[in-house]
Amino acid sequence: MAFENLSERLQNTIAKLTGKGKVTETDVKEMMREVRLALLEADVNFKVVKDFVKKISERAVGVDVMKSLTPAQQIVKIVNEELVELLGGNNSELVQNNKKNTVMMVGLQGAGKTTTAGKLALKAKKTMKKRPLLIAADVYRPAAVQQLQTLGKQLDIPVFYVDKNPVDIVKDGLNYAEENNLNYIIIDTAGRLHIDEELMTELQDIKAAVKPQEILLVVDSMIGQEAVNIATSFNEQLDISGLVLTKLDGDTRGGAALSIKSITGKPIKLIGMGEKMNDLEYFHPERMASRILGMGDVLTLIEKAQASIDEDEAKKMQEKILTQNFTFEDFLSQLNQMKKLGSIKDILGMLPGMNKVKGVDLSQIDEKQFTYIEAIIQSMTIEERQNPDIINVPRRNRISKGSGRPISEVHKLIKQFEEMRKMMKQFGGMVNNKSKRKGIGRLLGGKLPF
Ligand SMILES: Nc1nc2c(ncn2[C@@H]2O[C@H](COP(=O)(O)OP(=O)(O)OP(=O)(O)O)[C@@H](O)[C@H]2O)c(=O)[nH]1
Ligand SMILES: [Mg+2]
Repeated sequence: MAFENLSERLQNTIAKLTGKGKVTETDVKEMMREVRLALLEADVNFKVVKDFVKKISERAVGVDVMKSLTPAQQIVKIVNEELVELLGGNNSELVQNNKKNTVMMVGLQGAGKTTTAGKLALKAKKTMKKRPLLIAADVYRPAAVQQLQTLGKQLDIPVFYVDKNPVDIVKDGLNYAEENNLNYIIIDTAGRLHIDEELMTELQDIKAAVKPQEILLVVDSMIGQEAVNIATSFNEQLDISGLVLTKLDGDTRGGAALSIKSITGKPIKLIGMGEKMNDLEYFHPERMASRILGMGDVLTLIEKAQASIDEDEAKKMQEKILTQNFTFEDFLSQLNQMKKLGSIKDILGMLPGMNKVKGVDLSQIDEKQFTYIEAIIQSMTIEERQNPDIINVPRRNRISKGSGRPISEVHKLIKQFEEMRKMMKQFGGMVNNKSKRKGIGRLLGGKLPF
């Protein structure tokens, strides 16, 4: 996970301070020294660190803070506020109110332009309710066009390409969008190893031809300090509208995220959190700050759940539960929905204080549990999945062999499943037969208002 070291160091520093009843100016100085080191180690730009620490120190030793009843908490609050500010302050939304929006992706080779173009197109379709078009304007790298076409096919989103130069491709693409009533146009451009004039001229020409609402610079967050130089150059030449930081799911130290806004003045708008098409999130400075300071990130989790879980599927499932027809097959499909949210570790990591709860060691969580359950269900026949009552001992033995899991695990899964079904039945009975007060309603002595 990104920011791991920084996060740990800052949290330790904070814990040290909040453990004290009284806070002296020396304590604040000591804390600031540690904050400074933590940030430098996270590869945050030197100048940025200096300003950041100065601001916090000035505010922290202010009379109001030191004389307050809870100076330590006040200081934590200040650190949080300044961290939010450093990350960009307010959320920076993508422009999406125009009748037609055009977004240009720019950046160095391998930064994640094409992947992000696909992810953004999916977001446009699913959450912004737009009709996206992807334009393939990278004519240099072999297979670049094909890469975008494959993504388009996978997402069921049209991809435009003609065998011309990039500026003409884009012009034709805009006409195509007009003719086909597509209103969210994303242009994937070519990358280079280094910033060179030829590339910049081409991008400027495309910009002039399109007049895009957004020019998003895609930056690989793993490259650290260098990200700041790249962002500065692209911004000077193209006047970008914002940044996308990719690969924040890796173990990047996070310096780029913390330096870019102060140096370029341009906000981070989106972050790439993985290789899958769902792994693109809006950047929320406040949430990122609380993630770094260990205050968790419940909001992101909720948003992610809403985006990944298919609404129709959820409705169907609800119906099944209510009509008491829930089978192992439904269970399997629910597991798959869960998996779309990410690994269990990632999900738990977003919950506040999870890393501080005694006895919970996130590194010990066995992601394989999902796979085991899946293997067991997949070793059942269709009939068994739909009608679990028929799974007798010989069948259980066969399933155990087929899935390579011990028989005890098969027993356990079936037992848990039966219990789950029992609960669902009660719940279903309660909702379906309001007048009879069955199920949970009856269990509770009919006290529910149904
Ligand atoms: N883990 C992770 N990998 C990513 C992310 N974004 C992109 N990648 C991977 O980074 C690699 C490069 O991505 P591309 O989208 O092809 O990069 P590009 O900027 O289009 O590269 P060029 O077209 O060569 O300039 C691919 O393997 C992607 O799967 C991310 O957020 N997380
Ligand atoms: Mg590309």
